[in-house]
Amino acid sequence: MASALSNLSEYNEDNVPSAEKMAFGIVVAEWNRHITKALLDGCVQTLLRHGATEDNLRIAQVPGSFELTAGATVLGTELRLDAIICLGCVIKGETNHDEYINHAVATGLTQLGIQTGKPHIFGLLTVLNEQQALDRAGGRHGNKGVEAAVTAIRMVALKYALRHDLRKIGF
Ligand code: DLZ
Repeated sequence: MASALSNLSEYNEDNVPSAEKMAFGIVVAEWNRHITKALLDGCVQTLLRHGATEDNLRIAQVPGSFELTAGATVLGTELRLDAIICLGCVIKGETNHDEYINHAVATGLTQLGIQTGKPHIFGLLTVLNEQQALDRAGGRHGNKGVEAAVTAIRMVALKYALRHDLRKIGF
């Protein structure tokens, strides 16, 4: 069960920095579209609520979650984007496909984050069944698209703050 502390969907809005000057790329997978659409809506609404403008959002659809890393790589060539948010939903089936996809996305996004120095946010639901996905896409466990957006804003704000501090001490 997600605790109140770990469920960012119930975050305190006052503690989230302004996203007014930030630009975000969002890559969203089409597989399990009814779920990923809810994640995308939650993500976009949260970014806008915190000051981002539609002009500063770039959204790309990819066929499945396995393609999230490739989509993030393409969007990453747009240098003005401060962070890339990846949204998808992999539901366990009869085979181990979910493990391969989930691991590939986690590894791929980690590598992209390290290579580019740009936050790449893991907004992938890795669930055992559809109900678990619904619970996390606007249901009883919040909306992980909202959480991905808040995480992205906070990570970009961290980068801005560090840049600011470095200038202050003369680097
Ligand atoms: C093939 C596949 C399967 C079985 N399940 C899912 C899923 O639950 N969620 C998802 O986002 N994508 C799934 N895919 C598609 C793969 O992510 C990928 O698009 C294909 O394997 C082609 O590379």
